[in-house]
Amino acid sequence: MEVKTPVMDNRILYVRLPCNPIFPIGVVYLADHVHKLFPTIEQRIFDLGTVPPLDYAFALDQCIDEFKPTLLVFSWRDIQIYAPVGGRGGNPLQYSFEIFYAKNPLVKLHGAFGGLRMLTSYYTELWRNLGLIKRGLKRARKYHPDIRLVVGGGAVSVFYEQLGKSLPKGTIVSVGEGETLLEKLLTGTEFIDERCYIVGESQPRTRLIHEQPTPVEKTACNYDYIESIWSELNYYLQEGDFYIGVQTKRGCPHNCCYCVYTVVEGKQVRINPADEVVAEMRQLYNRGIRNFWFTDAQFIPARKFIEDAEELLQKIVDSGMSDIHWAAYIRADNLTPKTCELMVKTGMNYFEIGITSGSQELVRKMRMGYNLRTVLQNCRDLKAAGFNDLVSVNYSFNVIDERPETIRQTIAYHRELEKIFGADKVEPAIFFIGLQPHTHLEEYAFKEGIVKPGYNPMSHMPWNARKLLWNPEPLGSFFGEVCLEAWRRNPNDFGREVMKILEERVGCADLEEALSAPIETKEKPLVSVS
Ligand code: B12
Ligand code: SF4
Repeated sequence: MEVKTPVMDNRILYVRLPCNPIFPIGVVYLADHVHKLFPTIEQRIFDLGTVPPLDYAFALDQCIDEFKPTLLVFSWRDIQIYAPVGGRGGNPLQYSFEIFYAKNPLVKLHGAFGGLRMLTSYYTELWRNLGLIKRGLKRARKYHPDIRLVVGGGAVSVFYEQLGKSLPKGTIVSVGEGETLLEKLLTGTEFIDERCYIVGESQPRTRLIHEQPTPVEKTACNYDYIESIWSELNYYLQEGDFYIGVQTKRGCPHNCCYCVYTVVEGKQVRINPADEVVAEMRQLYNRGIRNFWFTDAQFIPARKFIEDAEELLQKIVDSGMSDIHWAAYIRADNLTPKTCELMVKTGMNYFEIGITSGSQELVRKMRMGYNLRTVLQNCRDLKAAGFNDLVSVNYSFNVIDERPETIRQTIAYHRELEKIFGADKVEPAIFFIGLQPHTHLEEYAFKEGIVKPGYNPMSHMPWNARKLLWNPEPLGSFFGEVCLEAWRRNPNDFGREVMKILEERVGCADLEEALSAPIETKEKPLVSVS
């Protein structure tokens, strides 16, 4: 691919598409990386997450008129809206369940209206973002007719095949991290071997997302520089309760059947040097930041990375940043008493464990590689080390082979976690899995005839959503009904209420039963994709 602009004459505009205000760490890292390689290239970050919706188009035009980019980088973070909590103008999970499972026609109607509103807002957001990309390109072409457009970010990584159909011809669609792609693009090096394709010129390669990312040596982000190219940085710094993203590693070696992180980031775990992570935190700390989110797919992806995590935490202690808090996704099977102590000492005040089920049998069937007994022991160690804050435990019922006895086991497991941390400290987050492309679960869904190859994973039309919001029969209606009752009885404490109702209906197993997974002779295996 020919690049017409000499490398140093490039002017790169990073546009983060509208998003609930989550710190746009992706574009910050990209701009930092480019600056370290090509210090004289002009760059600017423009974050639509800080602009009121009515001003999006005008603000984008104004920024392009002012900056006149030669390379337009759009970053799109999220598209999917299913969440167990109220999101954009309502609770999508609740509306969907009202439509699918309510017996009372009035509740169904409530769901239908809410669902329609959500559907409208989903498609409006989708079309609006695509419109902003096209508008930006058209506007920027006035100044540089040969401008290149690159689109990437979390949402693009998950839906790269579908989004390409709606993007302008010539758009470079990027999957996963974008550092080396930008590097090659700027130097005029052939880049098509990176995880990307060009709309209208090439098709995404089969299994493109499964290709390994090119490793990048990560150094501390230079926030003095970022501040100079991003006038809105202060928006995030001033709000005291923002958890600012800091990445400490990339990649996850696991195979959990429903998860796409392990392919987006790759299975190879790449650790960012602890000194660099601390140096990055220090710069944010000096700007007043006290809350950090380690944005890794998993903060400690496997036992062999415990030492790296401990090294990082020890260096945070040594740095003297003693009044900070941090949060992350934690695989609680990979902790030692020493890790627990360091976690408490460094101010971890929230973490999410995605065990998905409290039944060891199901955890195994979902290929999650967790030992639930070890998780419990490590949670006890964490409590003993003085952890007294909030834990969110993510449960997704009915993924595969759920039965009354496995539900009973999950209740037993959850009650044990409550005994350890205190019932008020353990928040059961009830998710239903949203089927995502390129996962083992998708392969399983093909095999079981639940969806057919070529289905549109981005379609939220009710007949599609019913399949993608994973809750198959025979237990689907049962869970639907339980959730509806929980919203009726206690909408403000949905997760705990679901657990209570499930216990009322099916009871609670012995903990020992939850922790032991008998080896079955006739196991329904998930098909292998890797
Ligand atoms: C950490 C995380 C969170 C944390 C964020 C904490 C924080 N303060 O930052 C929490 C738990 C809060 C969270 C919440 C949600 N998240 Co989240 N999250 C992640 C996770 C694991 C990492 C994101 C991250 O920051 N990575 C580190 C940075 C450096 O990477 P990055 O932003 O992706 O940027 C890199 C690349 O994408 C690329 N890139 C980015 N832009 C561009 C542009 C171009 C042109 C190019 C070439 C490259 C490029 O290069 C960057 C640098 O390498 C991802 C999954 C994953 N493994 O990627 C999901 C993910 C981003 N989340 C997702 C979603 C849906 C959500 C929620 C909306 C869930 C929900 N339904 O409630 C919420 C709400 C978010 C909001 N906007 O309000 C989805 C988004 C895609 C989708 N399905 O729509 C993802 C991809 C997970 C998934 N499998 O679906 N999340
Ligand atoms: S669910 Fe967590 S541990 Fe499993 S593959 Fe995904 S990121 Fe890794």
